[in-house]
Amino acid sequence: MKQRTFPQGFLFGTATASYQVEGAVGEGGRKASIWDTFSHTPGTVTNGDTGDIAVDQYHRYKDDIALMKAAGFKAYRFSIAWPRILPEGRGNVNAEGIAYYRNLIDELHAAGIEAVATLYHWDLPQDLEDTGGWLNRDTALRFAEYAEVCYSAFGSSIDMWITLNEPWCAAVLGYGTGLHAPGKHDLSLAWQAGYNLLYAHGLALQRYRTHSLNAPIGITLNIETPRPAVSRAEDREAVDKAMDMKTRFFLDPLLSKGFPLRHFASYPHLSPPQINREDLQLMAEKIDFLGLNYYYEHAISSVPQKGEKPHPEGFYEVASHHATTEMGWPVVPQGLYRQLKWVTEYTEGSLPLYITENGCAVADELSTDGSRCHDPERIAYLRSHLASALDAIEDGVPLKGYFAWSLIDNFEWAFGYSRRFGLIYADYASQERIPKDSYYYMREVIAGSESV
Ligand code: IFM
Repeated sequence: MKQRTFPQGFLFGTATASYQVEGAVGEGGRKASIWDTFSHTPGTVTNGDTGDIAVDQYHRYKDDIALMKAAGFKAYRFSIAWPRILPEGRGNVNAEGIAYYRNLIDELHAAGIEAVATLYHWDLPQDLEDTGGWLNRDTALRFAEYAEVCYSAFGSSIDMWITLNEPWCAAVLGYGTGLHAPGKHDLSLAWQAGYNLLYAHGLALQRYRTHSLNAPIGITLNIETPRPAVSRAEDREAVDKAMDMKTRFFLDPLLSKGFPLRHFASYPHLSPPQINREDLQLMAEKIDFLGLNYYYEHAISSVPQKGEKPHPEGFYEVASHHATTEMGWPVVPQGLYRQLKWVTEYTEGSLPLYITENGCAVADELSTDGSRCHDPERIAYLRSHLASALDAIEDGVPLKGYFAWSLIDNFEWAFGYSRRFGLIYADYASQERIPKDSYYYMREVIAGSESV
């Protein structure tokens, strides 16, 4: 078999997010985030799980960094918990919170690992939710204030900045369907929340440019580039709708293309956001790269096939021949290639791209002696997606790095601990870390000794 390896300098990393791994929610001066409130509300998260302890990375970050180093990872994408830095969301800066991330960053650098910091991965300080959260434009100003504190505190020690992670989820799952914190169920509000998130991104970017920092800054989106289930006009139209609502709504403003609003008219229960011209200018502040989180590609139809529920935006994600993961997400490695090509064309090749998340939840089990975790399905998933990424690079896509989701099993939001995405198995009772076979696979891919 032909050995295929990644170009020199391609950045291999892993990713996590603060609420999913840190635990220590009441320590170090941190106050509650919307996820603390939400997960402690009965009926919101599988098995009543919370992020109170998670995988205790707050106390065990050195162990985790040692494991990253041993696998050869060159970057760690973590998120900074806003409620550790500004526990009330504004005003008082918490020195202990700053110290925690400084230590984490120093430890990464000592291990030869780049620090890739996401400013917002969904843990909004509860105090800000109490004044309207992302439905309140003022939250965007508070985000800019928080970003500014981070730029000053961590400065050039951060190697890459990411303003937001997956604003679609924060807006639509958080305010529209209520599946995520803060658990609001009003689809007419969701796109205003999305708009305010992009406004926050623009403000944070504008402030960044005044700090003379050299590290690149970008945003991570979970855009979707689905395909029509059947080759007919109605399904192509459904795909177009999905692309507008899940992809172009979040991407177009960054590219000075405004908001695609034409589908809102056919869905009176979805309200378009209130648009202000000056905000549009801000949202279009130049980013240095675009982060993409890719997990699946859906086949989309205008009609249900097997009683599927309509997506809130009025189209159906229907079954296809692809196998699915424990999340029920279809495994479509070719979809990653298609998405990378689409984005490259759409952005006219102007933006370096990073896959800031990719991975899968499978039913992992430990060997009987507890020392190994064989996860061949995850290895097959990673291998096929890496091959797709490499195909894209060979076909001209400016893809510069790949972050596996996730370093270690963690709190998978509304699914709690019932879904495992890690390259490292977490024994939640003892907090023991057991590298899975996929961890060793990635180690060899990074070393260039294993083919994708
Ligand atoms: O765990 C999440 C992550 O926080 C955001 N992207 C998708 C992952 C898997 O669901």
